[in-house]
Amino acid sequence: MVANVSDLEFTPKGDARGKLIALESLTELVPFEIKRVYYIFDTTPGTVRGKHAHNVLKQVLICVSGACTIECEKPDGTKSEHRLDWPDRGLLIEGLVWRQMKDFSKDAVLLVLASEHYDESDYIRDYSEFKRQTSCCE
Ligand code: T46
Repeated sequence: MVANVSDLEFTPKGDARGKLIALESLTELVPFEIKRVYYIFDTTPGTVRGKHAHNVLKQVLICVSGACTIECEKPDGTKSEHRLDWPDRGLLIEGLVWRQMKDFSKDAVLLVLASEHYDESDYIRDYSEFKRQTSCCE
């Protein structure tokens, strides 16, 4: 699978009452069927989470409250940093991408839409194993 990291911008349905964002499976912004939703909150200050890659999983990450930073590394070694600090922004991660999440604000709630059910065997949690598997791509 091709590795991809894309910043997303959602268009809120705004009116005098406030804003609403609706996301659906198999659309330009969520190009997979959503099989699982989870969220990360009440993160201990200074914590760095993630530090893994997935073989198959595709995800859209949205910080629906507060802010956090997602660091990504693609198989060709390209690194990128994405600050998610507003609910109308998201990050699509597909394929073999090393990722870690850091700099969580106290009120951060990181919502993740995922293409697969939870499967520990899809994780690569060892960075040297990620580099070994992607050594052909650099
Ligand atoms: C990812 C980043 C963005 C479950 O039982 N079910 C689940 O759906 C998930 C996601 C986790 N877990 C269990 C497994 C661990 O015992 O919850 C515990 C914490 O999971 P983990 O250490 O993998 O959490 P993060 O924040 O490092 O990573 C998570 C996702 O696992 C991962 O897919 O890309 O968020």
